[in-house]
Amino acid sequence: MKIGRITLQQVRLSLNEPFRISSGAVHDRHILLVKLDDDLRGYGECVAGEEPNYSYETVHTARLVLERYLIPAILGRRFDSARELAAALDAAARGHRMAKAALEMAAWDLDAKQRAVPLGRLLGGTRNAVPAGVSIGIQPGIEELLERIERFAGEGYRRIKLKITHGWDERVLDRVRTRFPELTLTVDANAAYDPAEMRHLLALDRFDLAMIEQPFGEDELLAHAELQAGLHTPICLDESVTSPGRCAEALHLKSARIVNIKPGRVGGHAASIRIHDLCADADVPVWCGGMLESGIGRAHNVALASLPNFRLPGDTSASRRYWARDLVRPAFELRPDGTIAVPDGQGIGVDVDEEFLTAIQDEATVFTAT
Ligand code: OSB
Ligand code: MG
Repeated sequence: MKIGRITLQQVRLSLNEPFRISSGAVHDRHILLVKLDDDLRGYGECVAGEEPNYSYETVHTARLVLERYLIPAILGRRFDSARELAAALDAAARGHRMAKAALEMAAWDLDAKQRAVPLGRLLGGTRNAVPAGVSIGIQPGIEELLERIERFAGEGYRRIKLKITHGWDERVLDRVRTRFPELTLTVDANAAYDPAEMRHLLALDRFDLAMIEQPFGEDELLAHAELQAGLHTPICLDESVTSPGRCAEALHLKSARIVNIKPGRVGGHAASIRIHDLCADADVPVWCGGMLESGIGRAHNVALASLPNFRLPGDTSASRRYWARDLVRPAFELRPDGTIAVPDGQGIGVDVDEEFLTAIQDEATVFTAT
């Protein structure tokens, strides 16, 4: 592929309802999209949020790093594969993996389209459908939460994940478990707790959760290992797994029994595949998380989730769970068996609604090779 032209387009898309995690809430997503043009067009989406409450990266830092360091490193150059482009991005800047992933994933889409294969196949996927779960944000009250659990379980989602934090954990789980004793339930703290609260977390064992996601801070691999040693419930790491190297450390320390892979968090598909393989070798199942992506990021996530060690339902929910109208056609739908089909068209396998993008764009910048 020859990178002749790169477009950064920032669009605004309103969620059907605000999404609250332990560290903050979002209603309007400011989504930074990347388009890579050669003879065909590859699409990527930056998962960084408006605020640095999940990661140090935001849509603003990603834009700066893309414009100043990453785009100049690849514009006008020729690459034999998306993997080769990924290596060039790694050489251009340390960290800033959400910024890198947006470009890297667009390159995988372009690579797959130029080879005329579905992205899932190029990544090493072996399935044509992936099991779907749903992640429910912190609600104003318990009744609102119970109503949403009921609705999503009724739609067929294979597991329900609840966001938890101080004051929205044991009391809420008591009510949920009383009402839904059989539900496959998980919780995600988004690093809300301090390692000093170990006993508080050990008490969550009684709720028969399928996992507890990221109770402690990103850097707390040892604290997670200590908690996991005393907990029957598996710990799943999300924020902590920033790279294959960090994942290997977490596996070695036994900080978790499950890993959440988000390609947008770890620098893209090449790093995701390495993490997937490390976990497979350690017999640790993985699942594909989400960052409230539009259909573009969702298409990438679903393609990645078709790899064999993605053994648990992902946060790859249907388009209508997030938006009134998605950026791609067809929109992603939950099938009656609780799965989402992996698109079988070339590349990401869905059409991007460029007219709609223009209608909701805040800004667009085009970079051309000189
Ligand atoms: O921790 O998985 C997370 C959303 C924003 C930031 C972090 C997370 C989430 C989710 C939603 O849980 C997943 C999704 O439906 O995209
Ligand atoms: Mg998470």
